[in-house]
Amino acid sequence: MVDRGFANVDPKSVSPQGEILAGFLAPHPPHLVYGENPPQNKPRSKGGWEPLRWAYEKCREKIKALEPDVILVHSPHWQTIVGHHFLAVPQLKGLSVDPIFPHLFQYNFEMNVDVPLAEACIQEATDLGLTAKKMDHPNFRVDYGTIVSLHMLNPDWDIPVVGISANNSPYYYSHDFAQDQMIKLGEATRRAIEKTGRRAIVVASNTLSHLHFDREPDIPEDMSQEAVYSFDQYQWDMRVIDLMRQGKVDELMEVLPEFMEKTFAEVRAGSLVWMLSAMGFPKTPASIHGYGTVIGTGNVVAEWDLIGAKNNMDLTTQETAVCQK
Ligand code: 2X7
Ligand code: FE2
Repeated sequence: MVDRGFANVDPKSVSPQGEILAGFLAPHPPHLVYGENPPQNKPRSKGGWEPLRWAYEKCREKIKALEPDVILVHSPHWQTIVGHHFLAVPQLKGLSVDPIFPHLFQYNFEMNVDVPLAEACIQEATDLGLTAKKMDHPNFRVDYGTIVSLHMLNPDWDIPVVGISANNSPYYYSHDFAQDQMIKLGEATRRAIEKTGRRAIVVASNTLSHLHFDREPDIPEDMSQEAVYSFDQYQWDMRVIDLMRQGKVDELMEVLPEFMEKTFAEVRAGSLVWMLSAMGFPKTPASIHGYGTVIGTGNVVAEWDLIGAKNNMDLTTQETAVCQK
């Protein structure tokens, strides 16, 4: 049982209405689930990528403490060509296999979807002029990006989810057009959360720098073989992370196009911009729970604790929480 550290405080009394409680940048290399050896994943490992996995453990505690109604995740590996799609089947179950790393990720997923919230997001997105659609096929196979981020943040799978696709526009259109779409999608998501009264967590399933090695060691989890792809890529990651740590969201938005171009950063798929927009481009400094590479790519687990910033408290810190009473 996780020590929630705020036994005397009901988190719902701190945040009773529909709003975004926190946002997480939650990268999805399948290696992280492989390293954990959960019962849902068939391949077995001897561990690996611990600093990133430990970073996720800290997020799990925070999420349990917040008792959110729903977790929304935007994933680059659910690519849609026409519009933005939302998972809208009450219960989804099946086997998800990573097409590039099937020897690492064959995961039996089972999740409850918050369909009314998904429908509200579609309505709000449509009202803002976006093309938005329901994914209501009962046997839809959920992508590994969605699953890895959600599993790492909440391996108990006891919180309903809304999965959001990545419209492929960044790869067809200009940066400005594509990211403008994500800003609108974030805005629509926030409005839907508020109108449906959900206490929500938003999750951007993105790696940072994305140039990577194309040879795998014999033992994938042999960490003596894991390194950042290049010093240049590392410096870019640090520059972007530093802006997050300082809460310099405007500078972050300014630097993203060059970052995407120079490091092929996966944030190009729009998940991070969608999340920042949904959160109202917060000046709250992000907590960096951990940074690590996976086949050379840069990955950071970061948290924007909006509800903590609003109430000037940390729900996992008993002393502060008790003071609030
Ligand atoms: O999807 C990914 C990724 N973004 C980064 C690293 C390794 C594998 O898969
Ligand atoms: Fe990816």
